[in-house]
Amino acid sequence: MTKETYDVIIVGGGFGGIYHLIHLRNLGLKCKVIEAESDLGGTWYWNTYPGARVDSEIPIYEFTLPELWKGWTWSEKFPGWQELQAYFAYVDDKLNLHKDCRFNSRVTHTHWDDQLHVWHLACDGKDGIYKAAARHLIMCMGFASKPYTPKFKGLETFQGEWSHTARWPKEGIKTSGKRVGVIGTGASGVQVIQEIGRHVEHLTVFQRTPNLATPMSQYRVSEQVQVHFKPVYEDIYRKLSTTFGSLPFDWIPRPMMEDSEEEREATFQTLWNRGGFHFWCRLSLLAQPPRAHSLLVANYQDLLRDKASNDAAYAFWRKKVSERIKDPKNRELLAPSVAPHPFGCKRPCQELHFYEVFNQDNVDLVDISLNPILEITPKGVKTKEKEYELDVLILATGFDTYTGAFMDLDLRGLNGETIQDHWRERTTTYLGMTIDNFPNLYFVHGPQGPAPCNAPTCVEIQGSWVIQTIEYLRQHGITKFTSTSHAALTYKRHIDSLFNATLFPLTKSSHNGANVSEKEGEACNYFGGVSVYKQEIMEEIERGYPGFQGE
Ligand code: N01
Repeated sequence: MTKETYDVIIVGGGFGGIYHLIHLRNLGLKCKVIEAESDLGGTWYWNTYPGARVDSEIPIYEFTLPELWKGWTWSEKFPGWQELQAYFAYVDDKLNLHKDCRFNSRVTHTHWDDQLHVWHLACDGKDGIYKAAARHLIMCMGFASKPYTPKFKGLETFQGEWSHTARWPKEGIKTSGKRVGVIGTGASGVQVIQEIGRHVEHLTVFQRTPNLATPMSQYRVSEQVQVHFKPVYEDIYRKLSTTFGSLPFDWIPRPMMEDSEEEREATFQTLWNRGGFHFWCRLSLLAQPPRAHSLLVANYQDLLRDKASNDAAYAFWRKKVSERIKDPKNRELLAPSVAPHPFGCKRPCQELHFYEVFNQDNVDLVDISLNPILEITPKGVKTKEKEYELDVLILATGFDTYTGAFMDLDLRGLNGETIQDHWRERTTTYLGMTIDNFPNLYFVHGPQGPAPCNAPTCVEIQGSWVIQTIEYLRQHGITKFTSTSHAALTYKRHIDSLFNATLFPLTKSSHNGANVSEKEGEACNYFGGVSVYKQEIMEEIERGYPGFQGE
């Protein structure tokens, strides 16, 4: 078999893969995207469970290339998965991406060749084994591409239909008129519960930790309104990389406790009314007149750092949500008197009518923190207290985030060192984009990158750095470029100190790997804010790449 050779191979056909393909191709480089599935979309190829939608309002969650945004409009403020898939088809069509993609090919092996300074890849797929080589390798696998299915005893014995939300069958699963169980109440769980709650015969929700969800304030947006706002899109896009959370607005620039209780209450109420992520750290775009967005701010700057401020926000959230839940037992489970974790430190989800679902007679809420699941039986789910009979079981149990997709690969760097060995003690990266001992390898929206940061924005900030770096190497005739272990350890200490200065370590979440029970808890993200992160990575370029060795 002849091996195809490229300047750059990009693994993954979601936002990250597409961004790199567009820009590297424009530089005249020979590139190939290798995608395991049969189409582009990444996250949005698989996440097609009932109710799946993006929770960043338009036009944030899209590419900022004018040739793309100028010709595209959405139908809702928070578009659903069908529209996201249509968007990917539009981007593909507009830029003719398909010709540079290989689908149905899952990369299994990727080994560094220190003689030739190339990566050798082997992929498995529908069309058999495919082999290729490339000087540069860009991993665009997304932070949440590997679903996490807890090792429930007896899952394989279940006689009904079951699926993980992130592997929802293309033909769908009939839930109407059925007895359905949902395990997990993260963003996926909340979305599926509020969607199917209306038409199932009976719904049993197995909750381990309550989700401190905020109102989404969804509405339809006409094409006319979007055309009206297009003149400010470039201002909005420029703003995204200048704020903490990659949004066109930022914190209220003072500690919460500087305001009186009445002032705080009034501010919370304003943010609450706007819906979306505003109560957390975001403000509305389209609800505001053009250009007013630059004057807006979101919640107080110390929300995620100061316990007293965080407690005040939680108390407000609890008051608002409790008003919507009729049953006192459910009320205490969904909005407990003692906060389950600091508000906002487990990614708050946005809901439409999630809390009202629990007022329906056909819905049961089971607290599996006190009454754990013992096993899945042929008939349903058995907890310590009883067995729940089900026709359909939905696992909304999340992902093996950040490092999970890497750990499935036979990825070998210098001296044949595997990624599993390299990350055995701790995860080390440099700048959340390169790995010491793995030359010419880059990744985006992965471990130790900035959070919170929307995928498209994160991909554009990091991708721009990767592309500038590849161009720099080409211009300087450097064929092997590796971040040093000293730089990686310094970066790790840096992200640990940023993380420890927040309330995030007090929460078991994907931000410290604690969402997957088999994983050690460690800071998985850069918490200095997107704007500072961008400055730091650009300084690396300006200072001539002090954290790297080239030859
Ligand atoms: O996953 P999660 P997700 N037994 O990890 C529970 C993005 N996203 O798919 O909290 C019982 O948040 C677990 O319980 P606990 C978004 O970035 C975005 O919902 O660990 N339960 C939790 O309730 C998000 O952050 C959108 O106690 C178990 C749930 O499963 C990321 O994807 C929509 C369990 C997992 O929640 C992941 O969200 C959807 C066990 N053994 C997703 N193990 C948008 O709207 C886990 N759980 C853009």
